[in-house]
Formats: sequence, structure tokens, C-alpha cells
Amino acid sequence: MAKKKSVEIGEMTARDALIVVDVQKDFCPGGALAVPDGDEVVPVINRLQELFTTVVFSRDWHPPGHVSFSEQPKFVDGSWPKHCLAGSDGAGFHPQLQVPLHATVLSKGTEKDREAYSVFDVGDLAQTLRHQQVERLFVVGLATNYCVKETVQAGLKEGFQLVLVSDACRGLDIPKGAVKKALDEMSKAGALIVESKKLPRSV
Ligand code: VGL
Ligand code: ZN
Repeated sequence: MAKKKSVEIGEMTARDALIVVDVQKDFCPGGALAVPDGDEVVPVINRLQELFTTVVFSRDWHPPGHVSFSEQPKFVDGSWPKHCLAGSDGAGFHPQLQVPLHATVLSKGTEKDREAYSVFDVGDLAQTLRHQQVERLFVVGLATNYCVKETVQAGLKEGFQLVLVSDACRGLDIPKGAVKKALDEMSKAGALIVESKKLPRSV
């Protein structure tokens, strides 16, 4: 009988890094650009962190009048209500998200005229990770079909192996099916999509 093909994660090592994308108040219920159930990723991500020696946090961090802000916000591709204003309360991490004191925090979308969905748009993250001998990235956070997807795609282009932990992500399903489409695109591009319970140490 044919065995169902299973994803091989193997051992977790110091060559793995966790990238936590934009788990900020504005992307959680009650926030300016709320992702449905966005806050549900928080306990999953807090548990996952125990598996990693390297954890990088990104935050969306826009100046007033950022190019992505729209007067008539449509919640579609590139036209958003004002969100994640640098230094504002809404731009803060979710209060229950564990962010270790010395964690790397990368702010993105800080230039007024340029959108930046991928964490790799900030500085030389790829180079830094390579210097740390990181080979494989586990990506989690918000929103699946924007900053998470672009980070996964950019990471693959930089030559990393990519794992998306599906229950540690939530997306904006507008139009309906957009999140599924994003998952398919990431998978086709070469990312593994796994649930956190499939990771080596049960978390
Ligand atoms: C994001 C829309 C606008 C994200 C950021 O973090 O996915 N989405 N800015
Ligand atoms: Zn933004």
C-alpha cells in the first residue's frame, strides 16, 4: 500500500532559525488592520521559541503618510487603513508574545514611499543569518498572504530551506481563498508547510 508522503523535518539544530513576522496589536483583533484570529498564533509561537537558538522578530513600522495608507481603506492589495505607526501603541507586539530581552527586532516599511512586506527588505538579514551558519528558516506570524508569504519567497531566493508552520500563521482571506492560494504558492516555490505538532519535540 502506498504510504502517504510525509514531510521530513528531522532534527532541530543550531542551523535552524525562527522568524516571527509582525505579531503586533494592529494585526490582532481590535487592531487597525486586524487579521481574524491573529492573536491565536501567540501561544503557538511562544511554545515554538523553545526549539530555537536564533529567533528574529519583525515589526511593521510605518511613518505617517506611508505609501500603503489609504483614505478609503479597502483591505486589499496595498491599500490599507493606517496601521503600525512607528512608536504607536498599535505597533507594539502582542502583549502576550514572548520577546526575549536580547532578541533581534527588525523594523520594516520605515520608508515613506516604499512598501516592504518581506523581512529580508531590512538591512542584511540574509547575510547575518548565513554568518550564524543558519540554513533553515521556520516562518510564523501575520499575515499569511502578505508579509509571511513575501518573507518565505525571499528566504527561498536567498538560498535558505523554508518551513512555514501553518497553525502559527493567520491571513486576510480577502477575497475568499486568498490564504489557501498563498499557501499553495509558498509550497510550489519550495517551502514545506507543517503543523507545529509535527515538529520533532512535541510543542
Ligand atoms: C502587512 C498589510 C500591510 C503584514 C503589513 O504584516 O502582513 N499586511 N502591512
Ligand atoms: Zn504595513
